[in-house]
Amino acid sequence: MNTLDRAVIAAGFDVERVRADFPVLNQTIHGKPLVYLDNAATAQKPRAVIDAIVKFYEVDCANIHRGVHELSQRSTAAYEETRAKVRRFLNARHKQEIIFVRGTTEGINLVTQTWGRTHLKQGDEIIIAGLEHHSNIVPWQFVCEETGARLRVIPIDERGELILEEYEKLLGPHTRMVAIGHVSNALGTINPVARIIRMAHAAGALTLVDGAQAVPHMPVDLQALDADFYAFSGHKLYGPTGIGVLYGKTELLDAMPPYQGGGDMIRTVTFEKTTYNDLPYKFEAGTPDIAGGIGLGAAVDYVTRLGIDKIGAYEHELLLYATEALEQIPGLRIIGTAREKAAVLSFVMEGIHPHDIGTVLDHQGIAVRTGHHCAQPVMDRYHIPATTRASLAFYNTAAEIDALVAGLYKVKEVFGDD
Ligand code: C6P
Repeated sequence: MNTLDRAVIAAGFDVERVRADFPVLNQTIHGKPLVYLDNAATAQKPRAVIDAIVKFYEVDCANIHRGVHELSQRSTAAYEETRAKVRRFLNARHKQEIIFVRGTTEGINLVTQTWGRTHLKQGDEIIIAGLEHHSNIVPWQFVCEETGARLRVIPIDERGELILEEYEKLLGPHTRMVAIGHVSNALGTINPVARIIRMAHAAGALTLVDGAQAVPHMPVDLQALDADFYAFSGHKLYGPTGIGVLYGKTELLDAMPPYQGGGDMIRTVTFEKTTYNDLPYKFEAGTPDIAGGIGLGAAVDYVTRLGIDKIGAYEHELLLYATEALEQIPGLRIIGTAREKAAVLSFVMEGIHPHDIGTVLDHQGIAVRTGHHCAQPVMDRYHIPATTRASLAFYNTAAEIDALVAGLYKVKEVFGDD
């Protein structure tokens, strides 16, 4: 039995049938079949998501929470149904703990600007990790500058795993928040977040998890994890861009001031005083991305139908296949070899700049990302300016990995190192 067969069996679904759900995959680029391996940047959208958005604009379009008329009732119901679906999908305790935001970036900024500005003061400490995406670094730097709090960083080892002994040393009476990526977008490392959260809580600190690269690829149970805040983006979960979720525990969200002022987030307004709406609306000022929210609901349905466990199992098989294949290429070095890894392959090739690799691959119809992946400190850690990154999804196949490998041999040919 070859690896592809093993992968299909592990997943219990037919990849070719799944691929047919994604119209964008069925095209050629520079005369070659598209091989889309940039899923960590954004994932492609199944027909069910596209149809849900089209239906909203063609049949139900109205603003939400504002009208007694039929269209407004329908669009409100569909939008709010997504909140219920996300709650179920991630096993949050209450629907009101699901706050719609633009994406992971806005979710983290919401916490830093509301919880952070209210609670942090001179001498307090925030712990993050050496493999964070910029969106879990820069917002904390803003609030540190404003309040006098200090950022501490858990180092990573050569494999790209967090050094937990160092984390233990950083935790102390000044730690107020541990904000950690669930899965590294640059390396694929799956962090032991449950353990990290337990340790933070034992030290009396709160926790925030950046789940951007986790939610699309593995089961996430918010109650079991016990994270205080958890953020993810819809567009990486096969949903639309412009919509994402910040989860927060009710008691924390209740005690936080609003993020933005405007319509929908108020209960009463006079020129003298404004009172705020209940959760989650207190944090949702203005007309939201209604179509995006409805599309996200369709994406959650789609992923639930396939089964997030099956998705994870299949992607893991693909990762093993791809890792083995890339390791055979002379001069190629994989950056990020954690024992627990999501299906992300970052690599460098001796003497060839990642942008050149990306360009040659693009001419073979293969889409990868090259650069620092919005994780410059990770590149610094490995003393490299950039990597080439192939990030996989459940609709990728072993044949596409073979195409990537052939493309990389083409790169070596073009840049003539043998
Ligand atoms: N990473 C990538 O190519 P937004 O842009 O808000 O949807 O997600 C930000 C973000 C936060 N955390 C992690 C771990 C991420 O991977 C990302 C987005 C993309 O890796 C685009 S930079």
